[in-house]
Amino acid sequence: MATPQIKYRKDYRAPAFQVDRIDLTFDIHEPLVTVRSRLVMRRNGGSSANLVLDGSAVLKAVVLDGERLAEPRYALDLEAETLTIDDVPDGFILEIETEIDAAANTSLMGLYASGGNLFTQCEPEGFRKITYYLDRPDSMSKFTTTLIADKQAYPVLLSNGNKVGEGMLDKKRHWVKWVDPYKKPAYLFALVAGRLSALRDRFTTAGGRDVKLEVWTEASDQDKVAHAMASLKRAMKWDEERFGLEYDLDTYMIVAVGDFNMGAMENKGLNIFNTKYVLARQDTATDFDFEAVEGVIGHEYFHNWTGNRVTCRDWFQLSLKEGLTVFRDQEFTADMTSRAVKRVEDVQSLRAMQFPEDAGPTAHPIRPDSYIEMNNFYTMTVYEKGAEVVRMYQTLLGRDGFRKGMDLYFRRHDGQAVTCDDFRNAMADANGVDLTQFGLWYSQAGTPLLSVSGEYDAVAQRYTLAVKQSCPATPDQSEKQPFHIPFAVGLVGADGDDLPLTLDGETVPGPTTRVLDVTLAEQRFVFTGVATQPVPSLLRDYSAPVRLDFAWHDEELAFLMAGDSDPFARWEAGQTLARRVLVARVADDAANRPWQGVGVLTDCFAAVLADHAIDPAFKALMLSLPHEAELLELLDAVDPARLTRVRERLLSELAQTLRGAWHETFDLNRGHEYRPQDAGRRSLKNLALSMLARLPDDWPLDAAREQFEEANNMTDQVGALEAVKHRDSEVRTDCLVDFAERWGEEPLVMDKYFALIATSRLTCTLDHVKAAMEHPAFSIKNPNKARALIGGFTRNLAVFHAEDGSGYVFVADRVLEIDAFNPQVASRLVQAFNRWKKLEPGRRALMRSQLERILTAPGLSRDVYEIVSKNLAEPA
Ligand code: B3K
Ligand code: ZN
Repeated sequence: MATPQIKYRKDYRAPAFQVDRIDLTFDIHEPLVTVRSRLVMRRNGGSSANLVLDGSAVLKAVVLDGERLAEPRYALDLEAETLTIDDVPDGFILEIETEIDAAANTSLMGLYASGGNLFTQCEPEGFRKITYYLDRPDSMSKFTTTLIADKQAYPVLLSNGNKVGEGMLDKKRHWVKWVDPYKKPAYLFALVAGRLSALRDRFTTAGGRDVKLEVWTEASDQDKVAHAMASLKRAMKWDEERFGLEYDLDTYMIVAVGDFNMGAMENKGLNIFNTKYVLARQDTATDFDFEAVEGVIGHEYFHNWTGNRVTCRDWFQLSLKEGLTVFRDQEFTADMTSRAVKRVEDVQSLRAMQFPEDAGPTAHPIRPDSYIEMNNFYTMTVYEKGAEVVRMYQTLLGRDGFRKGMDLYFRRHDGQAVTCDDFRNAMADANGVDLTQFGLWYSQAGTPLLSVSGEYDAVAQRYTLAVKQSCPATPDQSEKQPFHIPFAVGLVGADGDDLPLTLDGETVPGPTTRVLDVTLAEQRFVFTGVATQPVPSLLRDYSAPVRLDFAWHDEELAFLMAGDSDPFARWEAGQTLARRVLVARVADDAANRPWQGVGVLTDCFAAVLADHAIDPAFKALMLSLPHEAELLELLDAVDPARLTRVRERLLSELAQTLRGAWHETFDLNRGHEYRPQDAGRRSLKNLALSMLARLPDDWPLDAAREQFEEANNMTDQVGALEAVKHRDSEVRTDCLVDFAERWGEEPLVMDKYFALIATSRLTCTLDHVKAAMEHPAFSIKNPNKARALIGGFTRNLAVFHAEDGSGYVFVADRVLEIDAFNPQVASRLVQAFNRWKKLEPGRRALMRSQLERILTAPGLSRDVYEIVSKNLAEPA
């Protein structure tokens, strides 16, 4: 492989040509699809450049202003995937014909087949696999699409915009024509052709537009789409109420497909979704799935304004639309469910998945400076840290100020392709504030650390917080400048109530939570009129994506956990206590010392278990320990087996010591009637069951079997299986066999089956995973299946990191196998090796040798090459 080209943000140049309109015709005649494209083009002012189009499809014809061209009048560069035509006039019409074998397209980018139907995925650079075009987000045009196909085989023909005509071409073949009135970049183009059924509904916008809503799936899945439709209507209403944003076409279509590289895609008027985020029925989907469907439906819908109406100038700006849209979907879910629960869940996944990325070989700012393969930058950093950065504007400016900034952003940029700086400027200008330093969040990678200390002066009645910020070096960035960090704090009095907060120099107290502007490397904040020694409650609502270090006494943490008015800080107090015990015990174990005790944590858990005022969903979060992946980041030279052992042992101690309370919690939260709104109770009950299953007794296993057999919903079925999956027992085997038999025909449920097998801590799990690959419901070609089984295995810390390296060899083999047909899926998978430097020397060497083996494999994709070469660029 020639060393792949790196693309740099600094090299951005505006396009030399403009496409005023594009008329596409897709002639579907199996096994091929002929694509005819007619482009009305003109040169942008002053440019004398040659015309260079992006493309890699089989080229059949090039016609310039009616004249058919032959090489060398045009030049194809297969390596660079470009078509160059010299000497084009200032205005011209270019017609291009290409041919596509959709069934042979295993990458699931461009036009591909799934279950006999045709779908497209164009973001970021899939359109060039369909035809030759200016495939870049700042090249926006009006699209007209005509689809022609056999009516029997492809009764449904969909594309973006409004349907303007349809008819029969001959006895068998029909055509449908779509016009999208909004100009858009090619990445938002979509088509769907095939045999599908729709659930239909309507929504009237605040402005009075009557919108047809359609959710398309295989006919057999139509009994699982009601929740998706209801979610869509809620999302449309929410965006009107919260942001004043209305839908702008007469039809909104969602199409579900079983083979999809990611979650879903916001194509204008025609969203294409992974079935995982559309289909949900009580008996096939868990409460978590229901919430995820609503969240992703919302996310894609919200993109219509943040992404489609205002799009990105170039792909380095991806977080402009993704960070913002994730923030919007987080707020939507918070309003639909529980704000406190949603906030904690988002922080959990940020810590477990984004912090490792920000500390590893692929670390990048939310607005990256370079990439080899853009698909590698749809990351936790761009999305989730990007959403935290957007949230910080709201924290700094308030909800109203944030809304003013959004309004100005749309007023200025509707219909444009813009940058992250444009967004930041809109926020600053609408509020008359200076957000220059805030811009560092876009350019500096790494998770900042806030080291804080507090000092109480009883005589002066002053409380001082001394704040230091720092940020670790990341690849290509050794020195960091101080960030502008919104630091939300409160001071809690001995009675548990928040104290009124008066900053030195103020005359009247402000609110009991103050957002401090941390802008310097070291800073002090003084509160006056503090009558008694308070306990500080810091980083409330997780006001910035940072780590925090503060030397609370354990008793102070117990105090905050018992009643901090800020739910995030309350939850976090318990997490901090747990992290302390776990990190100390890992060190004890490594040093062959007796492990330190559990301390106040047991009493804290007992108090939470006994507190019936706490929302059950939130209670379950308060009673969960930090994820292994989060803990790994706090340690060095880690033996993963030791980490798992220590964490498991703590859970077992908490199960044993509090067995009565867990039992009571389990019993109290059982209910036979299924009501969606009891999701929190189910989550708490299933946590209790999995704690009880840690006891050496048999009865919890029987209880799990009973729950499994009698469940009238998937949450309880999976809850029972989660509880027994680590126990080498008859219950485990029986239930898993039953489950696979019962759900063999439901692909999404079988994904759960494969994930359950892959995430068991049983020592024979690798053999089980290998056997599962032979299961008739498994296919490595299907991304959901590969992610469930192989991806699930990589997150199974103790088993993936088996001391003999067998887990590494297995995963490296699968990376190479998958890379040959789907580089995007392979590239995600190989990132399981990203934290090799965190491990003890033995595993480090074993991982590194697998990375070296992958890098030298013939025919490696750019996608995998980029990840592996970044890993190996780090010194051993
Ligand atoms: N914008 C798409 C993601 C496309 C990913 C391409 N590898 C879905 C989303 O974020 O809404
Ligand atoms: Zn998105």
